[in-house]
Amino acid sequence: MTADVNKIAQDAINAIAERIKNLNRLNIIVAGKTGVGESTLINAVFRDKMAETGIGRPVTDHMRKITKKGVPLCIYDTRGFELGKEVQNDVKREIADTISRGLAANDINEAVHCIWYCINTASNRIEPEEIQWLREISRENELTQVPIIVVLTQSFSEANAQEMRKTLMEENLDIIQVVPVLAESYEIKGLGTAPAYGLDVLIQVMEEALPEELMDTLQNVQIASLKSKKLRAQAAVATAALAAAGEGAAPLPFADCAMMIPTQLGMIASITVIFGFNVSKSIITALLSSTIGSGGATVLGKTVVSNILKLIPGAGSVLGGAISAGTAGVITAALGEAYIGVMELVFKGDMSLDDLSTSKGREAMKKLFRRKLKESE
Ligand SMILES: Nc1nc2c(ncn2[C@@H]2O[C@H](COP(=O)(O)OP(=O)(O)OP(=O)(O)O)[C@@H](O)[C@H]2O)c(=O)[nH]1
Ligand SMILES: [Mg+2]
Repeated sequence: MTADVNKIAQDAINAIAERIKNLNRLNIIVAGKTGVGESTLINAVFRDKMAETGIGRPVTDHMRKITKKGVPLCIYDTRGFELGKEVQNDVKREIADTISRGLAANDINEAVHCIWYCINTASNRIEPEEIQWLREISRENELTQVPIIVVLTQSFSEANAQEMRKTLMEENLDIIQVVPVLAESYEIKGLGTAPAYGLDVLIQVMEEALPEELMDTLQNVQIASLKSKKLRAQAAVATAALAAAGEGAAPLPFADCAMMIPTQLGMIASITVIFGFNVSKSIITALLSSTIGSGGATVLGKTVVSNILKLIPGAGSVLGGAISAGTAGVITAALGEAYIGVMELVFKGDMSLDDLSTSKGREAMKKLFRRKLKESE
């Protein structure tokens, strides 16, 4: 059985599209006084500059819904918090109503999954009315139990932030965490720059608070923690490598190596979803042809496999005409790691998405793939 790169790349693109279509939507309510840095926070945590794309659609008097096509995320942005007790009560009721409506829909895509309440650390104190409000919203939320996270924004003074965090924690509020962040680096005149921090912690807290059905979505939409993306992508690779090893358990004749391909495509789709990039067919073609198959030749055909085997320490003789379970796993793992490696380069801005289908991208993939094979003892 032979399979050409073009067809397999198309299958991969279809698998990716299917996975993206099936992602559940993550719904977050963001509240806090005006100017605390909500928009800056949202744009630093999520891809596609959600908070800049227009004003959103009003859903209640003090709440608008921000969505963007192609991003499985909905942010309910509340307004008018600074306008006094009456409006704060209205906001509280609107939040409770939105939570109830979401629950009534009985659909994970409509449920509110999390509340971020933002307080500006630079303001140096927490208003008693804010603590009171948090207490009241917690009470409203007693049965619904939507996780509430307090985000201390603009925490360029880490000492102040820790002090504030301590004060809040001592209030025994029904909140799951208080997370100090500096969403964007901050220049302090004459003193230099305070680098951004804390957003990765916020992602970690979200990972712990949200159900498994939202984990792919969270990674897909967040841009604040490369580490989180990589961990989830590496788990997908480990699963696929195990599956491929299972498929090769009965020593896989070279000619049947294509059997592993659906497993590998699933893995590529997972990694793509986790990184949230718009990956084209030419990128997948470049990935496949620079690793497990060459241009016009077959993917995982006999020659290719023989060449790969030469690189794997202890893979055994090619003369047997078959690859072992372990080798099938190793090839799959190396393919996955190589793909994660180039996704990381794009994430960090060391390479553009377009670069990936050029010789520069192919070289990088080939190098990563070979390195992983050699490491696989
Ligand atoms: N350097 C730096 N500036 C920040 C940060 N967060 C907020 N700011 C600044 O604080 C100001 C207000 O931030 P926004 O993100 O617009 O605040 P907001 O809460 O969305 O404000 P409204 O939408 O007007 O209620 C802007 O000038 C931001 O540049 C941050 O983490 N770092
Ligand atoms: Mg704003």
